Amino acid sequence: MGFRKLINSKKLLSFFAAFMLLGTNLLMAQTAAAGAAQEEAPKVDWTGVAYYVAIFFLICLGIAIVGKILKIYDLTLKMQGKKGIKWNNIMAVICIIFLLAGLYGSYWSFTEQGSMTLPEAASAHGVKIDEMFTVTTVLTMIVFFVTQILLFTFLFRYRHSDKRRAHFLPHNNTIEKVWTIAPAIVLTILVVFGFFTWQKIMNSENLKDDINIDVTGHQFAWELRYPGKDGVLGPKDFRLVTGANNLGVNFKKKSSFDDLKVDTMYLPVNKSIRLNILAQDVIHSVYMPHFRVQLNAVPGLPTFFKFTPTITTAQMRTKLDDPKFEYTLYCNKICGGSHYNMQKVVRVVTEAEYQSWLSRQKPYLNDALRKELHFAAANSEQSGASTNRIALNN
Ligand SMILES: [Cu+2]
Repeated sequence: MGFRKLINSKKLLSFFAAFMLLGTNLLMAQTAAAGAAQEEAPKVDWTGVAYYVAIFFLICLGIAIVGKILKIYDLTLKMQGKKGIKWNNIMAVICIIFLLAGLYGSYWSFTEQGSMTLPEAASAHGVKIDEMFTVTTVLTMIVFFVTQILLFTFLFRYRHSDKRRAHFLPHNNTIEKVWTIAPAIVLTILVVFGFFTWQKIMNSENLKDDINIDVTGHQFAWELRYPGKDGVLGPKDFRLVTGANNLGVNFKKKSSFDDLKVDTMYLPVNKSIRLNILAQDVIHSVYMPHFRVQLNAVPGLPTFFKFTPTITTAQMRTKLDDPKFEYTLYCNKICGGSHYNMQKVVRVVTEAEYQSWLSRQKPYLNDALRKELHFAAANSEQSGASTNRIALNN
């Protein structure tokens, strides 16, 4: 479309008029709001998505207008028998500007987001995961910087020139081999490295002194159950779930009697912890970033994850110089409206502190549950605990 046609286009004119009108309205609304702000200070939300979309289109429109003006200037030069604008040179310079802006952007991103990284891993396997991430990041960053610098520098250096002829390269087996084999080798190393790390982490061996903890997710909380003195968690059955017995623990089994219901997850340092991960309604995800632990909690599919915490909460507080620091267990799946509520404080403590905390925890089998299950001798179950004195209501 010629420039004359463009400025005579009725559609474009009406669009421009509507745009101006809308812009004026917005400005006037802003002025009015600013006037009111002096009295009541109401907040005008300017920075919605539409605002940025409008800014984007405005910039595009600006670039298009500058382009059109340059094109007309170019045509005028040519009509006068002059050489016209050297577009190749302009594009080459833009490429270099783009490269410099991109490199600065990467540097900015590293310094800005780099400072948000997590503190050192607080679990034995976390150190290996961090090593894997570092190696992968360093390798990919080398490739990123080298390719970007070469790409844009070549675009600048070998831009079109009347004095130089382009070399046509229809096919070259050596180049094909190099760019196929080199990435294949690097990727194989990364995948094999990751595979071995994963194998070490997902060590499913059941150790005798593993501390078994049940972590059950439901909308919107985590329920924690610890084994009592016998070190064994009682079995569960979804058919036994009631208001008081919300995990469905089977109290026909003796091992369930001493199970504990806890609010904060306490972990003894340097001990192997086995988290039994369960979900009751939708998919949740156990996420403990400081221990580099994350595993989905899927309804009907019990999973588990074993790890060894290596730094106590007190030590981490000193390291970070933050007396309020706490390890946290989050849900890492957006599982519903109050998903953000699924947080638990995790405290890593010494063995002695752990034992003293454990002795102060309340049993899962509380008074309400005893009543619901019609325990015949509600007060003496601890001494006898014989199964024939218990009648279940299911
Ligand atoms: Cu959740």
